[in-house]
Amino acid sequence: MHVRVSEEVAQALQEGRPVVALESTIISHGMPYPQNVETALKVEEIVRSNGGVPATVGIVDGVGVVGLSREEIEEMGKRGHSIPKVSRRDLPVIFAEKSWGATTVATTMILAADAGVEFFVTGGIGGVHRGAESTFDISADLEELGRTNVTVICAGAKAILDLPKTLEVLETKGVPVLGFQTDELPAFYTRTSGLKVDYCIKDYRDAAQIVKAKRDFHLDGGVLITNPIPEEYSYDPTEINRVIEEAIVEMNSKGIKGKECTPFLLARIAEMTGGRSLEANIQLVFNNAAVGTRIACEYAELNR
Ligand code: PSU
Ligand code: MN
Repeated sequence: MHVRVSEEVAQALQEGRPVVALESTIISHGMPYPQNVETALKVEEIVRSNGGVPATVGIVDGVGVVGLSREEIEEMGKRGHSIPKVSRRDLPVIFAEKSWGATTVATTMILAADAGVEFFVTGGIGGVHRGAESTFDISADLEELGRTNVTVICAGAKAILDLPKTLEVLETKGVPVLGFQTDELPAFYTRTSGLKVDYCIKDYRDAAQIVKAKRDFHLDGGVLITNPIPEEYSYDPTEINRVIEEAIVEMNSKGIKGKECTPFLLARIAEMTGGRSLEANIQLVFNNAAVGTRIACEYAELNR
């Protein structure tokens, strides 16, 4: 594959130091400018201050990049929606046309794995959309988690998705769904969902050992570590679910479908909550970055 790995990331990988991948769809399509760029740069800082090397992933002129420069991150944020959101099926076109692309969870995993990066921190993953029984809208993120060897640390999945069905698909694909110090699946803006994860992780070391066991046994595919949003930024489930329901009704009435669904809902929910959901989104990514990096550090220790 045509992956360009930044010098800093390449060196860290060679020395067996912990590298943490970060995605670019969250920058171009998940948050407005300038908060998107500020958040992306701050997340890189948090990875560093926890002992890791950040590798923001994206596609620049048809080249998959693992370790975008500051200027490239700024451009991803400024150009926003005019940069295509790229999932696995879009990769060949973007490569051939030599265009820029914002990588989703699925494509960030693909490019990270190609470079040898094993951990990836984000906000929320895609999943089975509500109404999937008629639309068949199931994120390619789930397929990727089933096949690509990257551990993804997130705050669960948004209640814009059908969470019970999302867990069922993850089970089918053989993806361990772990809760960081919780036995309940967090639902992004909320710490709870009423659904159980497969296993409650005690600490960073515990998480690293589970990932190592999966790799040692050559069980291909991802591991999903779900980390609840910090209490002080979390929403009351009834309150946020009312907003989400309203946004979904609006999306359906506007005929929005396919890859536009997730970006539309994220933006609409942020508007409807007067920016409070955006602040929650930013804070949970920061929290995931700290926890994910600590796990990556423990994993690097175990492999020394
Ligand atoms: N969920 C979020 N924020 C996001 C996304 C999902 O809370 O920014 C982005 C991620 O890049 C994810 C993608 O991989 O949306 C999923 O899109 P789709 O549902 O079209 O597969
Ligand atoms: Mn979809």
